[in-house]
Amino acid sequence: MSVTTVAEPMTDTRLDQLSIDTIRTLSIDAVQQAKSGHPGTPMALAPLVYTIWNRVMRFDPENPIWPNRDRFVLSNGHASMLLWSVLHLTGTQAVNADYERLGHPSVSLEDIRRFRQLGSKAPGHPEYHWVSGVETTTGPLGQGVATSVGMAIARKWLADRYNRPGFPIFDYNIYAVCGDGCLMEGVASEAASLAGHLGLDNLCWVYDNNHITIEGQTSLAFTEDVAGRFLAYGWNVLRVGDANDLDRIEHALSVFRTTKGRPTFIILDSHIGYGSPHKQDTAAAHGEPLGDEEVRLTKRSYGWPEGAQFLVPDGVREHFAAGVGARGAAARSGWTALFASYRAEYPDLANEIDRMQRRDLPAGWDRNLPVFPADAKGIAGRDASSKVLNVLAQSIPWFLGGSADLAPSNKTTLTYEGAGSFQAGSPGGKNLHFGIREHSMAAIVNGLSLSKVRAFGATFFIFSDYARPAIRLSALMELPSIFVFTHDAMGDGEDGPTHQPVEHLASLRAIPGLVTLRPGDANEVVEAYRYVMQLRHQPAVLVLSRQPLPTLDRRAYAPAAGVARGAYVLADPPGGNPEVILIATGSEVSLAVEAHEKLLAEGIRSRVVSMPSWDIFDHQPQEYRDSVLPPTVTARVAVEQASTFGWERYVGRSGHVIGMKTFGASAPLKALQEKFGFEPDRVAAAARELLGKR
Ligand SMILES: Cc1ncc(C[n+]2csc(CCOP(=O)(O)OP(=O)(O)O)c2C)c(N)n1
Ligand SMILES: [Mg+2]
Repeated sequence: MSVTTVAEPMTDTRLDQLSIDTIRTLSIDAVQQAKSGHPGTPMALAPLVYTIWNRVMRFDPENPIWPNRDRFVLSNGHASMLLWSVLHLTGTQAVNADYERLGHPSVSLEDIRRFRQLGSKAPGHPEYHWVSGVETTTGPLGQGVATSVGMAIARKWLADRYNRPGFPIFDYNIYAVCGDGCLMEGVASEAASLAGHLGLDNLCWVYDNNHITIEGQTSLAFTEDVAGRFLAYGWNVLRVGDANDLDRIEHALSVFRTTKGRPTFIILDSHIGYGSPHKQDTAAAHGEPLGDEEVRLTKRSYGWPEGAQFLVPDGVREHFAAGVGARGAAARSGWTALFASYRAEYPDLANEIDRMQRRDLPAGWDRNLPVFPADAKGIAGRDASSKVLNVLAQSIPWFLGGSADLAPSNKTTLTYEGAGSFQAGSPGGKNLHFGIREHSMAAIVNGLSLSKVRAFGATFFIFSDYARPAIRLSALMELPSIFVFTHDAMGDGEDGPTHQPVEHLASLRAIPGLVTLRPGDANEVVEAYRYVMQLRHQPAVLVLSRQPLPTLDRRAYAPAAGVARGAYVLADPPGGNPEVILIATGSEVSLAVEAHEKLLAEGIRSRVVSMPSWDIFDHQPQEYRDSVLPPTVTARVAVEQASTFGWERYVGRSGHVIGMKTFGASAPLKALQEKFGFEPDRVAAAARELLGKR
């Protein structure tokens, strides 16, 4: 049978099947050509993805960033060929980082031919920011579904703030597809638990229940009652027993759309490698090409021309255009008209939406940021942060966030009148309560950021480890997520080494694109936030102290605005021209200043450099960097209550680093500072030694 020449008129049913088999065979051919990838799950889930996209989703391929589109998340990112096929067949258009349409398709057939090759818009896994139409980067299992919870929270919040009677500006749904792997991952369980608690009825997860993972049958390691688990979380649980039954899939999706007060979980029984005579239902279909002979046999079983490759039969693109294309275009143009009348009636709200979509900030957003007067006793980083957060959340309506059950310690609660708490019954609240779920918190913050609200998540710095995979993805996705981490070092002394970060700064500094800032006093905290809020395509981590830090007298020392350059000269000997440089971050800045004053009194020409962010500093012009750290001044001491790892790059071969080479200990802070050498005398002694002036 030939699928290209059609003897009889195509019925919709035949076009459905042709479209599904096109997704299947494109996936098979791309994996075969690349000699790598995952064919089996696209073969099984093509009918599901086809149904969601062509029968249900409100998505306009002409404008994949239309704000009220339904979101599709492929959490089992290894099945990326599903997404590349459907983005191609729908003719989804490309947009750039500034949200401009580029006038060419997001994924071309040539990209699919070059699946997994350098520069192809069909990479190994779905990558947000690389391919238009991808709503979030997936591949690390569990991340996609966890992120989808953030998208659902954002939609609830947006609807509460912006919808008005007769103006459902935000009423989209979020569809996420996941497999056994996603459901085994803890991050998905955390997120599902929170989604159930919040009753997110705009969220639908479809679980590919194929009983197969890489090592073989799920009976090896995954035998729980998944349906019972989701019922216990408070989800509505549905089951579709045949992944090839489009009508039942469509019906389940329509039950989702009418279910109120809880999220929906659809268990879809499928056969990995569907249609492959020798590989269906085996782990062999998961992660390797089928092989030439099996490809032919599989195509034969679909009634597909055995020799054809990358074939898109006549009528398939048109069928998508008549389905998702027409529905999406109508929905978007209806929405555009609605938004025009909304703008006439609610110009301020419409303006907010415009700005938010562009990741701009409201005029005067930083006008009320505090300035802290000099104060030897000072204020803790977390307390300064609290004041700043409360100002920002009032001046930026779409700025919100919360903590993983540590808000009273992180000081991240938004306390002003009307800030409110985000719950099922109060979706306009700006205080999010993530519960003790750091990993999903970070993924949810990413989901919020992807939805264009500005969001932060908070916990102790030590537990950033629990959130790290999602923080890494925020950097990979170039999202302006904000992570507020307090209790930055040994400040909570008595809690001991389980609570004292050591290697965390080094580890986060190693993530490309992530801005890590450890401000040294209250005014540096303000400037750190001022910098971070203006980021549009970079995530940031703020590392803040638990204990008070002296507020430096900025008339005597340089202005805190230097934070925006990553590092700056805070103090110099009279007339400049230093012979030794003390470099410090966070709580060690005031320590370095004390050491500096001692050295000056002895006639040693020392300079203090406050270096809240390596990353920002490293991006400054060479000239600036050399002005802060003159290459000729090789006597350099760095001091930081963290792993010494990496500081060699600033102190050089002849410099000295005072930092941590072991874990901390349980004791009052003072005792720890003494034990580990974080005292002005020790810093001054190191400087003297470098200068040979012992
Ligand atoms: C966090 C994480 N751990 C491990 C992997 C490697 N990995 C990719 S797919 C997969 C098996 C997934 O099984 P399942 O979700 O059932 O997918 P299926 O084979 O059924 O498509 C594994 C272990 C990963 N991508 N992410
Ligand atoms: Mg599986």
